[in-house]
Amino acid sequence: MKHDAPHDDVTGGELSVGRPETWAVGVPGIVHSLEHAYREMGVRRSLTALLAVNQKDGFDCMSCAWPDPPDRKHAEFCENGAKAVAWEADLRRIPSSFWSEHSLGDLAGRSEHWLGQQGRLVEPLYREAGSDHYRPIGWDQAFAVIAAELNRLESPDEATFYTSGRTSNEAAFVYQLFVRTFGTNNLPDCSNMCHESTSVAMADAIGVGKATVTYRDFALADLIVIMGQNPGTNHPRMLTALEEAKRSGTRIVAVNPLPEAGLLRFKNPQRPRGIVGSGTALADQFLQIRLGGDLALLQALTARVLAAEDAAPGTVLDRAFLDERCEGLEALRAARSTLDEEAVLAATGLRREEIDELADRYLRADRTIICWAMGLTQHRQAVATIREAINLLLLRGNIGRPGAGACPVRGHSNVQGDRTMGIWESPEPAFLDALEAEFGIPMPRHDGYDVVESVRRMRDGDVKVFFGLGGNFVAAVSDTTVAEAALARTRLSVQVSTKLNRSHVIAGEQALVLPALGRTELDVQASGPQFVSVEDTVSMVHPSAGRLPPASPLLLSEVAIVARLAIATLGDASPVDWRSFERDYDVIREHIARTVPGHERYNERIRQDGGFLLHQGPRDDRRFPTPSGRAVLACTTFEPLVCPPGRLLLQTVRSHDQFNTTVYGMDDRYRGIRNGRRVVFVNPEDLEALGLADGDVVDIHSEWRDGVDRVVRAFRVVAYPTARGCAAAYFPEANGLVPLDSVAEASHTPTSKAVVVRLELNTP
Ligand SMILES: Nc1nc2c(c(=O)[nH]1)N[C@H]1C(S)=C(S)[C@@H](COP(=O)(O)OP(=O)(O)OC[C@H]3O[C@@H](n4cnc5c(=O)[nH]c(N)nc54)[C@H](O)[C@@H]3O)O[C@H]1N2
Ligand SMILES: Nc1nc2c(c(=O)[nH]1)N[C@H]1C(S)=C(S)[C@@H](COP(=O)(O)OP(=O)(O)OC[C@H]3O[C@@H](n4cnc5c(=O)[nH]c(N)nc54)[C@H](O)[C@@H]3O)O[C@H]1N2
Ligand SMILES: [Mo]
Repeated sequence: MKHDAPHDDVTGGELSVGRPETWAVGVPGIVHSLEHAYREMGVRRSLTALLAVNQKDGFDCMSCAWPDPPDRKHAEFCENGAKAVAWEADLRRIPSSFWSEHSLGDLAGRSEHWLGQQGRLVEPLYREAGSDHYRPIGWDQAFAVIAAELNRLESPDEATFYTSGRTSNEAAFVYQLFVRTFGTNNLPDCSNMCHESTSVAMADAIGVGKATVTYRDFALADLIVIMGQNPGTNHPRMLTALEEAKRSGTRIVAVNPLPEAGLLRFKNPQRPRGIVGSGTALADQFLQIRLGGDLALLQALTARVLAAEDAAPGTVLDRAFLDERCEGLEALRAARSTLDEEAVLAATGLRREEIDELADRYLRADRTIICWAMGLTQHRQAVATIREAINLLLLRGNIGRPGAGACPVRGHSNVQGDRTMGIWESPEPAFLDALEAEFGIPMPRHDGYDVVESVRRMRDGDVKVFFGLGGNFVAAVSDTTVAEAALARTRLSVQVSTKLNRSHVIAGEQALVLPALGRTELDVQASGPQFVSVEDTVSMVHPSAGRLPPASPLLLSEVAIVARLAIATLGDASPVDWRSFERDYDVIREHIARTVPGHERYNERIRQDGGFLLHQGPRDDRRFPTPSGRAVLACTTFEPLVCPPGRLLLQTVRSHDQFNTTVYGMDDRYRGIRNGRRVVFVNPEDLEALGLADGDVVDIHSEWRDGVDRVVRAFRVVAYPTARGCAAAYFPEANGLVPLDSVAEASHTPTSKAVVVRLELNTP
């Protein structure tokens, strides 16, 4: 059999495919989470760690950005949160001898799961130019290596500084300050691959790129539409909020090419009946949409709303709100009067009656929330799709009212806070002004590189230093072969991390891996124990403090790493007192309070009753900070995805046993997969039409306008009830199929949910 990549080599067992589950969570969820926890952390440590998750005096769970309910339970974590905690609080340590035993070549041949299973990183590591090994090195030497490389660059723009969304507000603020003081806005982050389309679309539409709801709104809604999201696996605690809403009469509609377990039924492990009963049926309607069909669906809904208003003027639209607070209605009306219904049906794969039913539900609901995640954001027309969702909400005044609003559900636990703190390649001039006033340092004014642009620049040799504050850059980004070659071409790559991953073993000419404290660990500095803070997907800012003893006395916090790097690079001439940041994180929060809007009296408010809610114009006062001061209805145009005969549209998704590129285990329980990840899910009728069968082993080739043959090999075909013409495989194994230049319009997010592919039998 032909292979292309390091393989699942954990179990030695055979991949097996069973029936997908129709419901999520319940007893198996609890048992699975404790199994993972006990195996990796031991029993006592597991309890210390897990009982602190999402508690007011504990740490923020790193597994997603879903908010904590106002009245917290003792166990406020989910199965996948427990896996994330166990993975970090691992008792295993990578011994120094490991680095002489394993060359980089050897490590590059290992799977992501194997790398993560070696235990925690406990000392700084250095790969000298020309060597095929990392070796332990002191912190001061490590910072000296980075400073020397940064300071010999011809321009600060020859370095790029990535952030993964687990970084705290405090570390993020210090990091962006260092990067900008150094002289560049090259601050790509995981958001560029994630909800960037949301941020762009919402900022243009309502002036704020964030959710316009809070936790309490869920129970007040009449209708919740969940588009392109798999909460059963990726935001399991959201199911509790949905179940509560359901009990108070809310209708729930799921729009998804896959019949995801958690969307259909839910067994609440916090409720006795949830453990034994058949659970709560969640979705009242399931629209099995074709990949990329959402813009057409949303336009069809907008058209129906406008037609209903024409039929009964004054009864459907929120006229007062539209007149006083919005603009663009007449243009939208004109655009939607000519909608091509046949094109909508072809693009969505839905029946007309299904769309009518959803339109009818929307018209009957006084208060509607639309939720979405990667199924909307990772498409070429993602920004337009989200604009149309906002159009639909605005037409009936569903923004800035209780029980109604837009709810992008963010992924990484602090990806939203990082952006608030200035991790952004195209910062607002007002924010740069505030930094200049606060620190007396000129800030770079030209835009920096986002993720995709950073890869291009490394590939072309323009960017010579890569610095990653967390994350797994080469595994997360598209076009794996190109991305790996690009990183390997740098003069220096630096990765700050808790555990070993792919981006450490695909190293630059020189490379450093710097071990950091994780969320679960005590962070004690000169002024005493520290806490950090994070912002969740509904703009609640709250503290997070670890409890476990650090994995090694050599670990530094991310704040300390960045502060020391700044001192090493900028020298003593820098007007910023970087040392004071490491000594006492209150000092950082004082600066944040003066430079980041909404964080006034930060140190005081973060200590009150679990944190505070950031004020927001659209949500709180129906004020829209757009250039015109009004919310903007957009005239979107839909361009159908073309999929030639004999081809499928492939999306890349997460399994139940992973966190992004981190692979906890080889099962995807809800989809019936055990012991393997190299699978491709295809509708049985498509399989028949293609002359393939369940169990066949295929190579997946992607087809794009540049004519390059991108291929991943040896995937087992699984007959699965996905929408016709669509297929799914796991991220990151299938990332090599997504062309680097295939990105969303305006947000540049890789189109990870729509790749045209051809399946060919794998021949030995
Ligand atoms: N346990 C766990 N939790 C996580 C993560 C994790 O990896 N593991 N990752 C975190 C991160 S960073 C993020 S961003 C979130 C991701 O959360 P999700 O967005 O739920 O993650 P995906 O697995 O990418 O799932 C995308 C969903 O959208 C559907 N979909 C795909 N394309 C389309 C489309 O064209 N239209 C519609 N309507 N639906 C579509 C897919 O079938 C799937 O159900 O989860 C966060 N939480
Ligand atoms: N094809 C495809 N590609 C995708 C996606 C997709 O759906 N399909 N999703 C995209 C999305 S939504 C996202 S958010 C990105 C994710 O991109 P990233 O954020 O870069 O990837 P992660 O896998 O979340 O990063 C995990 C790594 O973070 C490090 N880490 C964990 N905890 C800590 C910590 O406390 N401190 C530090 N310093 N490091 C830590 C560990 O080394 C771990 O290996 O991937 C994107 N890529
Ligand atoms: Mo994400």
